[in-house]
Amino acid sequence: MTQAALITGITGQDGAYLAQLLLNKGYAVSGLLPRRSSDTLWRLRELRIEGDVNLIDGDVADLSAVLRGIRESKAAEVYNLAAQSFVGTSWQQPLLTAQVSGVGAANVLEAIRLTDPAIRFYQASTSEMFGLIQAERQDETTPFYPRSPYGVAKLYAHWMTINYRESFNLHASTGILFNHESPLRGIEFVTRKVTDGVARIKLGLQKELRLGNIDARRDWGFAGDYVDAMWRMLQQEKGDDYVVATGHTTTVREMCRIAFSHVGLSYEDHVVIDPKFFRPAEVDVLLGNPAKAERLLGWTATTSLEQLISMMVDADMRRAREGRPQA
Ligand code: NAP
Ligand code: G4F
Repeated sequence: MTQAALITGITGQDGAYLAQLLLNKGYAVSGLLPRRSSDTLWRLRELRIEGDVNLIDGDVADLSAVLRGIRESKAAEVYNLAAQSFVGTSWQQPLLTAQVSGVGAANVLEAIRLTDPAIRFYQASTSEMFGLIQAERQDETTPFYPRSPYGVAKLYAHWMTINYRESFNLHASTGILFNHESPLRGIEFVTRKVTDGVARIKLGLQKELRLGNIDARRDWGFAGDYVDAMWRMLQQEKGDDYVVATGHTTTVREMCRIAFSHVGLSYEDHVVIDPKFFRPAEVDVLLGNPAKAERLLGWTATTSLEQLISMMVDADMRRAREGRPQA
Protein backbone atom coordinates (compact mmCIF):
# COMPACT_ATOMS: atom_id res chain seq x y z
CA MET A 1 0.00 0.00 0.00
CA THR A 2 1.20 3.54 -0.77
CA GLN A 3 2.55 5.31 2.29
CA ALA A 4 1.09 8.80 2.84
CA ALA A 5 2.83 11.78 4.41
CA LEU A 6 1.76 15.29 5.36
CA ILE A 7 4.27 18.15 5.39
CA THR A 8 3.49 21.46 7.06
CA GLY A 9 5.68 24.17 5.55
CA ILE A 10 5.80 22.32 2.21
CA THR A 11 6.42 25.57 0.30
CA GLY A 12 9.57 26.35 2.29
CA GLN A 13 13.14 25.32 1.48
CA ASP A 14 13.07 22.05 3.46
CA GLY A 15 9.44 21.31 2.64
CA ALA A 16 10.19 21.33 -1.09
CA TYR A 17 13.27 19.06 -0.79
CA LEU A 18 11.48 16.71 1.61
CA ALA A 19 8.46 16.47 -0.71
CA GLN A 20 10.81 15.57 -3.57
CA LEU A 21 12.58 12.93 -1.47
CA LEU A 22 9.29 11.33 -0.34
CA LEU A 23 7.85 11.36 -3.87
CA ASN A 24 10.99 9.60 -5.10
CA LYS A 25 10.39 6.95 -2.42
CA GLY A 26 6.83 6.41 -3.69
CA TYR A 27 4.92 8.29 -0.97
CA ALA A 28 1.64 10.09 -1.59
CA VAL A 29 2.63 13.58 -0.40
CA SER A 30 0.26 16.22 0.94
CA GLY A 31 1.13 19.66 2.23
CA LEU A 32 -0.67 22.18 4.39
CA LEU A 33 -0.92 25.48 2.50
CA PRO A 34 -1.59 28.66 4.50
CA ARG A 35 -3.58 31.41 2.77
CA ARG A 36 -1.24 33.94 1.12
CA SER A 37 -2.05 36.71 -1.38
CA SER A 38 1.17 36.18 -3.34
CA ASP A 39 2.61 33.10 -5.08
CA THR A 40 4.52 30.83 -2.70
CA LEU A 41 4.86 27.76 -4.95
CA TRP A 42 8.12 28.76 -6.71
CA ARG A 43 10.27 26.16 -4.94
CA LEU A 44 7.91 23.29 -5.85
CA ARG A 45 8.01 24.60 -9.42
CA GLU A 46 11.83 24.76 -9.45
CA LEU A 47 11.95 21.09 -8.39
CA ARG A 48 9.19 20.30 -10.96
CA ILE A 49 6.94 18.67 -8.38
CA GLU A 50 4.15 21.26 -8.09
CA GLY A 51 1.67 18.97 -9.83
CA ASP A 52 2.70 15.88 -7.84
CA VAL A 53 1.74 17.03 -4.34
CA ASN A 54 -1.72 17.42 -2.84
CA LEU A 55 -2.08 20.88 -1.28
CA ILE A 56 -4.62 21.24 1.53
CA ASP A 57 -5.61 24.74 2.70
CA GLY A 58 -4.62 25.23 6.31
CA ASP A 59 -2.57 27.14 8.84
CA VAL A 60 -0.74 25.46 11.73
CA ALA A 61 -2.09 28.09 14.09
CA ASP A 62 -5.60 26.69 13.45
CA LEU A 63 -6.15 23.32 15.16
CA SER A 64 -9.28 22.57 13.14
CA ALA A 65 -7.37 23.06 9.87
CA VAL A 66 -4.55 20.81 11.04
CA LEU A 67 -7.07 18.12 12.04
CA ARG A 68 -8.65 18.31 8.58
CA GLY A 69 -5.23 18.18 6.92
CA ILE A 70 -4.29 15.02 8.81
CA ARG A 71 -7.61 13.34 8.05
CA GLU A 72 -7.71 14.31 4.37
CA SER A 73 -4.09 13.31 3.73
CA LYS A 74 -4.50 9.94 5.54
CA ALA A 75 -0.89 10.52 6.58
CA ALA A 76 1.07 7.84 8.44
CA GLU A 77 3.96 10.32 8.83
CA VAL A 78 3.63 14.03 9.62
CA TYR A 79 6.60 16.39 9.24
CA ASN A 80 6.06 19.71 11.03
CA LEU A 81 8.28 22.19 9.19
CA ALA A 82 5.95 25.20 9.30
CA ALA A 83 7.45 28.19 11.08
CA GLN A 84 8.10 31.87 11.08
CA SER A 85 11.73 30.83 10.65
CA PHE A 86 13.61 34.11 10.23
CA VAL A 87 15.37 34.91 13.52
CA GLY A 88 15.65 38.66 12.77
CA THR A 89 11.89 39.05 12.32
CA SER A 90 11.14 37.25 15.57
CA TRP A 91 11.99 40.43 17.55
CA GLN A 92 9.48 42.39 15.45
CA GLN A 93 6.77 39.69 15.60
CA PRO A 94 7.43 37.73 18.80
CA LEU A 95 3.83 36.70 19.42
CA LEU A 96 3.17 35.59 15.85
CA THR A 97 6.42 33.62 16.02
CA ALA A 98 5.23 31.98 19.25
CA GLN A 99 1.85 31.10 17.71
CA VAL A 100 3.28 29.60 14.52
CA SER A 101 6.70 28.20 15.48
CA GLY A 102 5.74 27.21 19.05
CA VAL A 103 1.99 26.59 19.50
CA GLY A 104 1.75 25.39 15.87
CA ALA A 105 3.70 22.27 16.85
CA ALA A 106 1.39 21.66 19.82
CA ASN A 107 -1.59 21.89 17.43
CA VAL A 108 -0.07 19.20 15.20
CA LEU A 109 0.73 16.95 18.18
CA GLU A 110 -2.82 17.39 19.54
CA ALA A 111 -4.31 16.68 16.11
CA ILE A 112 -2.29 13.45 15.89
CA ARG A 113 -3.29 12.37 19.39
CA LEU A 114 -6.97 13.00 18.61
CA THR A 115 -6.90 11.40 15.15
CA ASP A 116 -4.54 8.41 15.39
CA PRO A 117 -1.70 8.18 17.95
CA ALA A 118 0.07 5.68 15.66
CA ILE A 119 0.94 8.47 13.21
CA ARG A 120 4.67 9.21 13.30
CA PHE A 121 5.72 12.82 13.92
CA TYR A 122 8.81 14.88 13.08
CA GLN A 123 9.44 18.28 14.71
CA ALA A 124 11.83 20.76 13.08
CA SER A 125 13.87 21.75 16.11
CA THR A 126 16.89 23.98 15.71
CA SER A 127 20.44 24.73 16.82
CA GLU A 128 19.15 28.26 17.55
CA MET A 129 17.92 26.71 20.85
CA PHE A 130 21.58 26.39 21.95
CA GLY A 131 21.93 30.17 21.54
CA LEU A 132 24.50 31.25 24.12
CA ILE A 133 26.33 27.98 23.84
CA GLN A 134 27.00 25.92 26.97
CA ALA A 135 29.49 23.54 25.32
CA GLU A 136 32.06 24.03 22.58
CA ARG A 137 30.43 21.35 20.38
CA GLN A 138 26.70 21.00 20.86
CA ASP A 139 25.01 17.60 20.97
CA GLU A 140 21.75 16.12 22.30
CA THR A 141 22.92 16.50 25.92
CA THR A 142 23.97 20.17 25.72
CA PRO A 143 21.74 22.52 27.80
CA PHE A 144 19.73 25.09 25.83
CA TYR A 145 19.99 28.89 26.16
CA PRO A 146 17.92 30.50 23.38
CA ARG A 147 18.77 34.09 22.40
CA SER A 148 15.77 35.10 20.26
CA PRO A 149 11.97 34.93 20.46
CA TYR A 150 12.26 32.38 17.63
CA GLY A 151 14.61 30.21 19.69
CA VAL A 152 12.29 30.43 22.70
CA ALA A 153 9.25 29.47 20.60
CA LYS A 154 11.13 26.52 19.10
CA LEU A 155 12.20 25.36 22.55
CA TYR A 156 8.53 25.15 23.60
CA ALA A 157 7.76 23.08 20.49
CA HIS A 158 10.80 20.87 21.19
CA TRP A 159 9.76 20.09 24.76
CA MET A 160 6.11 19.57 23.77
CA THR A 161 7.28 16.92 21.30
CA ILE A 162 9.29 15.16 24.01
CA ASN A 163 6.38 15.54 26.43
CA TYR A 164 3.88 13.96 23.99
CA ARG A 165 6.32 11.12 23.35
CA GLU A 166 6.64 10.46 27.08
CA SER A 167 2.98 11.16 28.02
CA PHE A 168 1.14 9.45 25.16
CA ASN A 169 3.80 7.14 23.76
CA LEU A 170 3.73 8.89 20.38
CA HIS A 171 6.42 8.05 17.81
CA ALA A 172 7.61 11.66 17.94
CA SER A 173 11.13 12.79 17.00
CA THR A 174 12.96 16.07 17.01
CA GLY A 175 15.73 16.94 14.59
CA ILE A 176 17.97 19.60 16.11
CA LEU A 177 19.18 20.82 12.76
CA PHE A 178 22.05 23.23 12.35
CA ASN A 179 21.90 25.84 9.56
CA HIS A 180 21.29 24.31 6.17
CA GLU A 181 21.14 26.17 2.90
CA SER A 182 20.56 25.66 -0.82
CA PRO A 183 19.60 27.51 -3.99
CA LEU A 184 16.03 27.36 -2.58
CA ARG A 185 16.97 29.27 0.60
CA GLY A 186 14.89 32.38 1.37
CA ILE A 187 16.58 35.59 0.25
CA GLU A 188 16.59 37.07 3.79
CA PHE A 189 19.03 34.46 5.18
CA VAL A 190 22.69 35.41 5.06
CA THR A 191 24.05 32.75 2.66
CA ARG A 192 21.40 33.41 0.01
CA LYS A 193 21.61 37.17 0.55
CA VAL A 194 25.34 36.88 -0.14
CA THR A 195 25.10 34.54 -3.17
CA ASP A 196 22.35 36.66 -4.73
CA GLY A 197 24.41 39.80 -4.03
CA VAL A 198 27.53 38.24 -5.57
CA ALA A 199 25.62 37.37 -8.76
CA ARG A 200 24.10 40.84 -9.06
CA ILE A 201 27.45 42.56 -8.40
CA LYS A 202 29.21 40.32 -10.93
CA LEU A 203 26.58 41.21 -13.56
CA GLY A 204 26.82 44.95 -12.76
CA LEU A 205 23.28 45.12 -11.33
CA GLN A 206 24.44 46.27 -7.88
CA LYS A 207 27.66 47.62 -6.38
CA GLU A 208 27.70 46.83 -2.68
CA LEU A 209 26.31 44.29 -0.24
CA ARG A 210 25.22 45.50 3.20
CA LEU A 211 25.60 42.98 6.02
CA GLY A 212 25.56 42.87 9.83
CA ASN A 213 27.79 40.79 12.11
CA ILE A 214 30.15 38.97 9.76
CA ASP A 215 32.17 37.53 12.67
CA ALA A 216 29.30 35.21 13.62
CA ARG A 217 30.09 31.52 13.01
CA ARG A 218 27.70 28.87 11.76
CA ASP A 219 27.78 25.13 11.06
CA TRP A 220 26.37 25.22 7.50
CA GLY A 221 25.25 22.16 5.53
CA PHE A 222 23.18 21.43 2.42
CA ALA A 223 19.38 21.21 2.87
CA GLY A 224 19.14 18.33 0.39
CA ASP A 225 21.27 16.21 2.74
CA TYR A 226 19.35 17.26 5.85
CA VAL A 227 15.83 16.25 4.75
CA ASP A 228 17.11 12.70 4.37
CA ALA A 229 17.93 12.71 8.11
CA MET A 230 14.32 13.72 8.86
CA TRP A 231 12.96 10.74 6.94
CA ARG A 232 15.45 8.37 8.57
CA MET A 233 14.29 9.46 12.05
CA LEU A 234 10.72 8.36 11.29
CA GLN A 235 11.89 4.94 10.07
CA GLN A 236 13.41 4.09 13.49
CA GLU A 237 11.64 1.77 15.93
CA LYS A 238 11.09 4.63 18.41
CA GLY A 239 11.01 8.40 18.41
CA ASP A 240 14.15 10.19 19.65
CA ASP A 241 16.13 13.45 19.41
CA TYR A 242 19.03 13.93 17.01
CA VAL A 243 21.54 16.67 16.24
CA VAL A 244 22.08 17.05 12.49
CA ALA A 245 25.16 19.06 11.53
CA THR A 246 28.43 18.95 9.59
CA GLY A 247 30.77 19.29 12.59
CA HIS A 248 32.52 22.33 11.02
CA THR A 249 32.03 25.99 11.82
CA THR A 250 32.86 28.98 9.59
CA THR A 251 32.48 32.76 9.93
CA VAL A 252 30.08 34.74 7.77
CA ARG A 253 33.20 36.62 6.64
CA GLU A 254 34.83 33.42 5.32
CA MET A 255 31.57 32.36 3.66
CA CYS A 256 31.59 35.78 1.88
CA ARG A 257 35.18 35.21 0.77
CA ILE A 258 34.24 31.82 -0.72
CA ALA A 259 31.20 33.26 -2.53
CA PHE A 260 32.92 36.33 -4.02
CA SER A 261 36.05 34.42 -5.02
CA HIS A 262 33.89 31.86 -6.89
CA VAL A 263 33.29 34.58 -9.53
CA GLY A 264 36.75 36.16 -9.25
CA LEU A 265 35.79 39.02 -6.92
CA SER A 266 37.06 40.09 -3.50
CA TYR A 267 34.49 40.53 -0.72
CA GLU A 268 36.49 43.39 0.84
CA ASP A 269 35.70 45.52 -2.24
CA HIS A 270 31.93 45.16 -1.92
CA VAL A 271 30.76 44.24 1.60
CA VAL A 272 29.64 47.21 3.73
CA ILE A 273 28.86 46.73 7.42
CA ASP A 274 25.45 48.18 8.28
CA PRO A 275 24.34 48.37 11.96
CA LYS A 276 20.73 47.86 10.75
CA PHE A 277 21.49 44.14 10.31
CA PHE A 278 22.88 43.55 13.82
CA ARG A 279 20.53 41.70 16.17
CA PRO A 280 19.45 42.71 19.71
CA ALA A 281 21.07 39.47 20.97
CA GLU A 282 23.41 37.41 18.80
CA VAL A 283 24.24 33.72 18.60
CA ASP A 284 27.98 34.12 18.12
CA VAL A 285 28.94 30.57 17.27
CA LEU A 286 27.31 27.22 16.52
CA LEU A 287 29.14 23.94 16.04
CA GLY A 288 27.26 20.64 16.07
CA ASN A 289 28.31 17.13 16.94
CA PRO A 290 26.30 14.78 14.68
CA ALA A 291 27.81 11.54 16.10
CA LYS A 292 24.45 10.15 17.28
CA ALA A 293 22.76 10.70 13.90
CA GLU A 294 25.76 9.13 12.16
CA ARG A 295 25.71 6.12 14.47
CA LEU A 296 21.97 5.43 14.73
CA LEU A 297 20.59 6.82 11.46
CA GLY A 298 23.56 6.03 9.22
CA TRP A 299 23.37 9.69 8.14
CA THR A 300 26.30 11.89 7.23
CA ALA A 301 26.67 15.33 5.64
CA THR A 302 28.03 14.92 2.12
CA THR A 303 28.35 18.51 0.83
CA SER A 304 31.23 20.85 1.74
CA LEU A 305 30.64 24.57 2.33
CA GLU A 306 32.64 25.36 -0.83
CA GLN A 307 30.42 23.03 -2.91
CA LEU A 308 27.28 24.44 -1.32
CA ILE A 309 28.18 28.10 -1.86
CA SER A 310 29.35 27.43 -5.44
CA MET A 311 26.02 25.72 -6.19
CA MET A 312 24.12 28.72 -4.75
CA VAL A 313 26.19 31.35 -6.59
CA ASP A 314 25.77 29.45 -9.88
CA ALA A 315 21.98 29.26 -9.40
CA ASP A 316 21.79 32.97 -8.59
CA MET A 317 23.96 33.86 -11.59
CA ARG A 318 21.47 31.95 -13.79
CA ARG A 319 18.47 33.67 -12.19
CA ALA A 320 20.07 37.12 -12.49
CA ARG A 321 21.03 36.55 -16.16
CA GLU A 322 17.48 35.40 -16.96
CA GLY A 323 16.11 38.47 -15.16
CA ARG A 324 13.99 36.27 -12.93
CA PRO A 325 12.76 38.02 -9.78
CA GLN A 326 14.74 37.20 -6.66
CA ALA A 327 12.86 34.24 -5.29
P1 NAP B 1 11.24 28.32 5.45
O1 NAP B 1 11.84 28.25 4.08
O2 NAP B 1 11.08 29.64 6.11
O3 NAP B 1 9.81 27.59 5.37
C1 NAP B 1 8.84 27.75 6.35
C2 NAP B 1 7.53 27.19 5.83
O4 NAP B 1 6.52 27.37 6.84
C3 NAP B 1 6.98 27.90 4.56
O5 NAP B 1 6.39 26.93 3.73
C4 NAP B 1 5.91 28.81 5.13
O6 NAP B 1 4.90 29.15 4.20
C5 NAP B 1 5.35 27.90 6.21
N1 NAP B 1 4.52 28.62 7.17
C6 NAP B 1 4.79 29.82 7.77
N2 NAP B 1 3.77 30.15 8.59
C7 NAP B 1 2.86 29.16 8.50
C8 NAP B 1 1.60 28.92 9.10
N3 NAP B 1 1.08 29.79 9.97
N4 NAP B 1 0.92 27.79 8.78
C9 NAP B 1 1.42 26.90 7.90
N5 NAP B 1 2.62 27.08 7.28
C10 NAP B 1 3.32 28.18 7.59
O7 NAP B 1 12.06 27.40 6.47
P2 NAP B 1 13.06 26.19 6.15
O8 NAP B 1 14.44 26.72 6.06
O9 NAP B 1 12.49 25.35 5.09
O10 NAP B 1 13.00 25.41 7.54
C11 NAP B 1 12.02 24.39 7.77
C12 NAP B 1 11.81 24.25 9.26
O11 NAP B 1 13.04 23.89 9.88
C13 NAP B 1 11.34 25.51 9.97
O12 NAP B 1 10.49 25.10 11.02
C14 NAP B 1 12.61 26.10 10.54
O13 NAP B 1 12.32 26.88 11.67
C15 NAP B 1 13.38 24.84 10.88
N6 NAP B 1 14.84 24.93 10.83
C16 NAP B 1 15.47 25.42 9.74
C17 NAP B 1 16.84 25.45 9.69
C18 NAP B 1 17.59 25.97 8.49
O14 NAP B 1 18.79 26.24 8.62
N7 NAP B 1 16.96 26.06 7.35
C19 NAP B 1 17.59 24.95 10.78
C20 NAP B 1 16.91 24.43 11.87
C21 NAP B 1 15.53 24.40 11.89
P3 NAP B 1 4.93 30.61 3.51
O15 NAP B 1 6.15 30.62 2.67
O16 NAP B 1 3.65 30.68 2.78
O17 NAP B 1 5.01 31.59 4.66
O1 G4F C 1 21.30 33.29 7.91
P1 G4F C 1 20.82 33.75 9.22
O2 G4F C 1 19.69 34.72 9.21
O3 G4F C 1 20.48 32.44 10.04
P2 G4F C 1 20.29 32.15 11.61
O4 G4F C 1 19.92 33.38 12.36
O5 G4F C 1 21.46 31.38 12.08
O6 G4F C 1 18.97 31.22 11.58
C1 G4F C 1 18.84 30.15 10.64
O7 G4F C 1 19.40 28.99 11.19
C2 G4F C 1 18.72 28.48 12.37
C3 G4F C 1 19.49 27.23 12.82
O8 G4F C 1 20.55 27.60 13.65
C4 G4F C 1 17.29 28.19 12.00
F1 G4F C 1 16.65 27.66 13.07
C5 G4F C 1 16.61 29.45 11.55
O9 G4F C 1 15.26 29.17 11.17
C6 G4F C 1 17.35 30.00 10.33
O10 G4F C 1 17.19 29.09 9.27
O11 G4F C 1 22.01 34.42 10.04
C7 G4F C 1 23.23 33.73 10.25
C8 G4F C 1 24.24 34.68 10.90
C9 G4F C 1 23.70 35.43 12.13
O12 G4F C 1 24.68 35.44 13.12
C10 G4F C 1 23.48 36.84 11.62
O13 G4F C 1 23.61 37.85 12.61
O14 G4F C 1 24.58 35.69 9.95
C11 G4F C 1 24.60 36.94 10.60
N1 G4F C 1 24.40 38.00 9.61
C12 G4F C 1 25.30 38.98 9.34
N2 G4F C 1 24.78 39.81 8.43
C13 G4F C 1 23.30 38.19 8.87
C14 G4F C 1 23.54 39.34 8.12
N3 G4F C 1 22.16 37.49 8.77
C15 G4F C 1 21.22 37.93 7.89
N4 G4F C 1 20.09 37.23 7.75
N5 G4F C 1 21.41 39.07 7.14
C16 G4F C 1 22.55 39.81 7.22
O15 G4F C 1 22.69 40.84 6.55
